[in-house]
Amino acid sequence: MAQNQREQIRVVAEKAVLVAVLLPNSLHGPDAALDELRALAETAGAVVVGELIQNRAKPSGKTYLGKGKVQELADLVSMMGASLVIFDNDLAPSQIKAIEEGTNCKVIDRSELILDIFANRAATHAAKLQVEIAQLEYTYPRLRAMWDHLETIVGGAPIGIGTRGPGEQQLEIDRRLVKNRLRNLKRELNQILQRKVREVHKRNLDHFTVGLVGYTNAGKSTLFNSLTAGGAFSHEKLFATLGTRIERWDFGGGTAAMLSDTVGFIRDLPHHLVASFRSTLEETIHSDLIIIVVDISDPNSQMHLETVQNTLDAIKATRQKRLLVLNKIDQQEDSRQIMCWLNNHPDAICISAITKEGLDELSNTVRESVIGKVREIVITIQLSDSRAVDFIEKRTEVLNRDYGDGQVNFTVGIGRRQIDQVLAIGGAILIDGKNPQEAISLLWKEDESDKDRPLRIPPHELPEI
Ligand SMILES: Nc1nc2c(ncn2[C@@H]2O[C@H](COP(=O)(O)OP(=O)(O)OP(=O)(O)O)[C@@H](O)[C@H]2O)c(=O)[nH]1
Ligand SMILES: [Mg+2]
Repeated sequence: MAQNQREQIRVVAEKAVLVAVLLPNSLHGPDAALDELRALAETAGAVVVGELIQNRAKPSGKTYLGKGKVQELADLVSMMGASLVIFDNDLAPSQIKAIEEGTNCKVIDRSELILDIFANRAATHAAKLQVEIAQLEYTYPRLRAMWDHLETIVGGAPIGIGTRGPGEQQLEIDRRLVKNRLRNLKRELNQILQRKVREVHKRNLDHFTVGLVGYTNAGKSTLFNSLTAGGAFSHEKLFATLGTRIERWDFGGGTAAMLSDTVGFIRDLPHHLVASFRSTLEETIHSDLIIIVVDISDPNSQMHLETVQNTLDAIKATRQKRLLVLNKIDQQEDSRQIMCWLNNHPDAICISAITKEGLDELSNTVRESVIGKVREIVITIQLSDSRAVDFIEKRTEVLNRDYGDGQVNFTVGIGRRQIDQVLAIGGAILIDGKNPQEAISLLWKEDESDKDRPLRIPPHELPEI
C-alpha cells in the first residue's frame, strides 16, 4: 500500500480526483460544486483526472461519503491511475484514514490543499513562518492521528510524515518538540508583527491609507497596478499574492494616499491560517478606508462578498468605512446583473481594472475621502507664514492668487480635512474673510459624513498569534 505513505503531501503534478459531498445547506448546485476546488487543485499544480459528487442529507460518520460511493471512488481512482483524492469538505482525521483504506489512495481535504498552496507560494520570511505555524497547528494533529494506521501499514518505520512546506521542514513526531518549535516560531513572528505595527502606525500618521481587499482572484493586484506605479504580481491562478505591497496612489493636485494590496480571502480559510496571517493583514486592519473588490463576473460573487465581509469582521477591521467596487464589468454582458448589484449597493462603483473604465470615478470618490468634500473658498494667509502658503500651493487646487498688504488671498478648491491640516500648521488664517471655525461650520455644516473619518488608531495591544 505504498500510496498511503504520507511522506509526500505536496500535490504538485499528482493526478487527483476531486470529491464534494453536497449537504442540504451547501452553497453550490452540482454544476458549480467543484469549480473552486478544481481551480485550487490546479493552482497547487495537481492534474485533475476525475470528479465525484454525492448528495447527502448528512455526512456518513465513518467515511463522510456513503459506503457505495467509497467503492465508486476507489474504482475511479484505480481506473484513472490517480495518486490523490481531494475533498471539498473538511474531514476528521479518522475519516481520512477510513477513506484512505477504502480507496487505497492518499486523501487530503480543502484546508490542507490551501495550506499546501500557501506553503509553495510563501516567498518572504514572514510568510514562511506564518505557513509553518499554520501547518504545525492544523496538519500536525491530523497527521499524528493517522500515525497509528500508517505505522501498521509500514511496519512501524518512522517515515517522514508531512515533509512539505517552507524549508521542507520535517514535522517532529514528538509533541514536545513540536510545541517548542511552535513557541519559537511564534516568538519570531511576534517580533515581526511588532515591527510591522510600528511601521503601520507611522504610515498612518503620515498618510491617508487605503487597503484593497477581496476574494482571491477578484482583481486586486490588477487594480493596484492600474492605480499606482504598479509592481504587484497578478495572475489567473488563485492566491497569486501572499504578501503585502504598498504604493503611492496619486490623485493629482498634490493629494495622494498610500494603497496596499494583500492576500486574497477565501471561504472557510483554515482558522490557523487567518490567525497566523495577521501580520500580513496589519495594513488592512488599520487602513483609513477599505476598498472591497468583487469580481461580479463570477457566479459566486455574492458569496465572495459575504466571505470578505465576515473575514474583515473576524480580523477586527471594523472601524473604517468600506467602499464596494464591482470589478470585471468588461466581462459582464448582461447589464441587468450590474443593475441588480447597484440596486442592493447604491454606493458601489463599477470598474474594469483592465480596461480602466470607472477608475476616474473611483479615484474621485476616494480623493473625497482623503480630503473631505471640496468647496471653493478664499483663504487669507500672511506671506510670512511660509509653511501654510507652501501647503496651499502644493496640496490644493489654487484657482487664483491676490497679493497685497503682506498677505495673499488664495481662491482654492479645498477639502475640509485639508483646512484642518492648514490649521494644524499654525498661523492666523481667514476663510472667506471670517474666522476659520465660524467659516467651517457655515461651509461644511451639512457634511455629517465628514465627521466619519476614522480616528487615528493608537498602537494597539499586540495580539497573541
Ligand atoms: N476581464 C477582466 N479580467 C480581470 C480584471 N481584473 C483582473 N482580471 C484578471 O483576473 C485575474 C486575477 O487578477 P489578480 O489581479 O491577480 O487578482 P487578485 O485579486 O490580486 O488575486 P489574489 O492575489 O490571488 O488574491 C487575472 O487573470 C487578471 O488579468 C478586469 O477588470 N477584467
Ligand atoms: Mg493579488
